[in-house]
Amino acid sequence: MFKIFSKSKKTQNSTPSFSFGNALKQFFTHKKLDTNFIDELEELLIISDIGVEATSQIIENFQQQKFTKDIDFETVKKFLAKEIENILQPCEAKLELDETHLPQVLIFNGVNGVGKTTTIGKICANLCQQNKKVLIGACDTFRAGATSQLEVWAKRNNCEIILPLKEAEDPASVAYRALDYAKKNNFDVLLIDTAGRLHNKQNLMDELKKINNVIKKIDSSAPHYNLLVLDATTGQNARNQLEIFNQIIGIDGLILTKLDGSAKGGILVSLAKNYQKKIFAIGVGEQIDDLQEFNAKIFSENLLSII
Ligand SMILES: Nc1nc2c(ncn2[C@@H]2O[C@H](COP(=O)(O)OP(=O)(O)O)[C@@H](O)[C@H]2O)c(=O)[nH]1
Ligand SMILES: [Mg+2]
Repeated sequence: MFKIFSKSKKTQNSTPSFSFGNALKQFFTHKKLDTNFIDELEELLIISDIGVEATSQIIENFQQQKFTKDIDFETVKKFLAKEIENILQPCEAKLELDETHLPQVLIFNGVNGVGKTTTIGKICANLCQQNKKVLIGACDTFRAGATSQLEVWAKRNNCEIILPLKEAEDPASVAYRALDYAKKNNFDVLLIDTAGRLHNKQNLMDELKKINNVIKKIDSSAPHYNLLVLDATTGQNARNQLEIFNQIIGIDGLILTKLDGSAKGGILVSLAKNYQKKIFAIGVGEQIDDLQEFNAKIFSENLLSII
């Protein structure tokens, strides 16, 4: 087995700015534990994108704690961090690739603009640093710009890319050529970029299914991962996206991007509670090393900003 993150790589020792600790602090300035307190805490969790289901669970557990009336900020913060960690923990997972079955094929799915292409660039860099032979398949043939953006990442990582032969070439045919080339030339990993035109769901569905089928024809065990990239700033909308893509192709795990901005990282808690999908990595910026392994404990602490 090898992983997308080499051991030496720093993981989450920087603190991304996705916290609702500040809102919690403000909420606390004038609070004593009374009947309003729980209602307001509940509201705060909901607006932080944690979702109704996870919020209900947290509030229920909070009520069972028998906190005293003069409860302090630190106690609540620690309680919430632990609750959130407990929900996220089962989803913490490593993206492990099977060395005995190469090339490993990873398909990156997700709607436009979530960060698929950027994430491929970052993962490619991680793999290349471990001297893995990586091929990129440019199957977002819908936009010319998408292909050139991917070419830039390939050049930067000094790795090969399979491009469409003509504009709007069938993405499945690019995928076929890519896997065929990867097999014949002993590549370790094939990273496949896709388009995500959700406004035409039927087309998207057909396109993604066709890519998967074509790949299976060459290697029945592939794709080894169908990954869904989600933009954390879209909040609860990420849930709809996960449901749709999961229904179309079956999603093996998630990568959440844009957790460096003003994002409400609470959406991960909502996804973990409701879908139990593996969370492999988080994107915390636009640069090549702005991808971190997902760690439930560190994430929860960052969310509450208690480190
Ligand atoms: N701040 C930030 N921006 C990101 C991150 N990931 C991607 N982006 C930016 O989001 C935009 C869309 O990314 P792109 O990879 O083209 O999305 P795609 O359409 O899904 O392939 C680009 O401007 C990226 O630089 C991230 O983790 N943080
Ligand atoms: Mg793209």
